[in-house]
Amino acid sequence: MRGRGVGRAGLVGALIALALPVGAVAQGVARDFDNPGSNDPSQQLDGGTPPVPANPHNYPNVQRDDTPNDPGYDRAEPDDPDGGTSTNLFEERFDLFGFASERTRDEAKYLDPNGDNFGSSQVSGFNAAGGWTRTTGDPEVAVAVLDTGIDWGNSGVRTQVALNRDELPLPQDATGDESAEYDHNGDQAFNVDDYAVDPRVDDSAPTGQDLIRAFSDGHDGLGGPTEDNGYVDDIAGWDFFDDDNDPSDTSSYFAAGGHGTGRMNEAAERGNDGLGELGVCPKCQVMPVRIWDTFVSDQNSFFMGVVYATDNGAEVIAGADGGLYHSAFAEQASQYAYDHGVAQTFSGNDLNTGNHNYPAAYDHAMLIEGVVATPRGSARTFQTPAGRMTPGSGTRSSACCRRCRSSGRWPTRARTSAAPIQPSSAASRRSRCRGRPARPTPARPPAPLRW
Ligand SMILES: [Ca+2]
Ligand SMILES: [Ca+2]
Ligand SMILES: [Ca+2]
Ligand SMILES: [Ca+2]
Repeated sequence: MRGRGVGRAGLVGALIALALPVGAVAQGVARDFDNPGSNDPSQQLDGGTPPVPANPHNYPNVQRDDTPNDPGYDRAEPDDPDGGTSTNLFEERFDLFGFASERTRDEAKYLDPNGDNFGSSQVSGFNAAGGWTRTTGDPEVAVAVLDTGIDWGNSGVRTQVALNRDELPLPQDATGDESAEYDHNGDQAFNVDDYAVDPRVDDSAPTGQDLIRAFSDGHDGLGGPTEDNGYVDDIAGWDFFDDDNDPSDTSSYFAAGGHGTGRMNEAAERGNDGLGELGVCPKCQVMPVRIWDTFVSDQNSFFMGVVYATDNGAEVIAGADGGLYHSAFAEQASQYAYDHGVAQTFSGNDLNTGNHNYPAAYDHAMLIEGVVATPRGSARTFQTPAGRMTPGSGTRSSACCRRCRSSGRWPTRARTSAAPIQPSSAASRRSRCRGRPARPTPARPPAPLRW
């Protein structure tokens, strides 16, 4: 459904970066997050001996260079020129680091004497910082976030929402003249800002909802004689809970409101823009798909969303969701997405129970669990939403504690919010692969879906 011919700047940048030798910087090219000076993506556990003994924080770690300028990233690291000072361990973004957190570097060590990393500092989360040396994403790669829907007012994802060209007219300039292409402002991405001066849209910083209100016409598509995809005016995602074209988060469950938006922030919040934080794949887009009133959902509804996302251009599906049951349709839909090359990344259950958590239990799901450094023996304690806590005393997910803290909803989010992180990593990989030859067709043809 979505065109694939534009939005290559991120890929081009990545390829330019790949062409440079490790440690080199192209002459005349500003070195920053989008043009990193090193292409080394390896996990940088400690970074070696500090070159300036008087400054124990000055580790020679290439992933300490060229960090994004989003103030919420990495603010606990004392060498981050863009950062402030966090007040506790859980404000660090070490779910994105490829290196050990300053606050656990000297305490959380690998203890297995037979392990490859014995004696090194533990790294929680995963190595997004290393991945960014290769690519920061591509706006033509959409991560479908199947959850409680979207808060359209969230500034971190406003410009990241994938739009459906089949339901949208070409943008107009302020005089009403039609643009020759969807990327009206020429920033190599098709998004809401291409309608910023369009006289039909009543907002200079439009959201996906503004476009839904401006351009919904009651036709499936742009009003031609043939139907499009069976979803009328699906301009910016779909709502399978209320079966309409506005996937706004209107959750009635007190702990679920904002859950879907938080997962979108983690997946693809706009990065290196000097504002807020950034997602794992900060130049990718998100497709908001509301599948239920909360994140414990009807699985047939959830997998209707999987089929929609598969058929409508998503390359990665993220679900931080627990199913009430599983069904033959749900399992077939997961197979359908797999057969069409769509990556599925779903949260497992961190509940210390023996039940199978769907959809994560299906064969083709990438199962995601929370992670945390275990600074065994540490006497240090940290202030948490639940009070003071000694590291290693619990099994909570460090990957999400920052957001749990800000929301005050620790227990629920700690269990579910890890899932968008790895799908975004998958989106980054998809971004790197764009423009390359298609992967071989699966040996087995896609199975027809039986509804
Ligand atoms: Ca644009
Ligand atoms: Ca449609
Ligand atoms: Ca329409
Ligand atoms: Ca940002």
